[in-house]
Amino acid sequence: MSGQRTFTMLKPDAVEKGYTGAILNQINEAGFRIVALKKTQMTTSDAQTFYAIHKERPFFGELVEYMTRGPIIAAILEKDNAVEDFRALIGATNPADAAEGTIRKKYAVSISENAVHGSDSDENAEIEGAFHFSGREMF
Ligand code: FUP
Repeated sequence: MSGQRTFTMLKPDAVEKGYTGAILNQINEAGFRIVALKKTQMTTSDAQTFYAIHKERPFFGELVEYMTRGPIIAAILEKDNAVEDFRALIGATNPADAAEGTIRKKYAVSISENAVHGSDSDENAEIEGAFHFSGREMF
């Protein structure tokens, strides 16, 4: 039986620093199955669309610039209770508040460059996964 799905991006700072192997390993060891995986780079328009919910926030411009400055690793992950368990695995948005051992605690530098994204609901996981992957790229 297949589990529930979430969507993640290993963000440009994590890719630049060479953390992607270690982060993917931690994700695997936490019991997530990789449904889809790719290295890609978002355009300005992609990032503006992906983060449209934040468009009125003061950090929006900086967020778009950061998310487009280099490649990311995008992935769809499967596990029971995927959205909630993945957010527990990555830790709080601000790495200073993230629990010991979480991905953001280990690899993120700041609230704006926080190494990894995790969907916040089943509905957004579906939308975000479909933003980056076609059905033919999901296994
Ligand atoms: P999260 O769900 O933990 O990824 O956090 P949010 O959806 O609240 O924020 C999305 C992204 O906006 C964060 F990953 C980084 C950026 N952000 C900032 O740059 N500054 C802030 O004060 C809050 C978020």
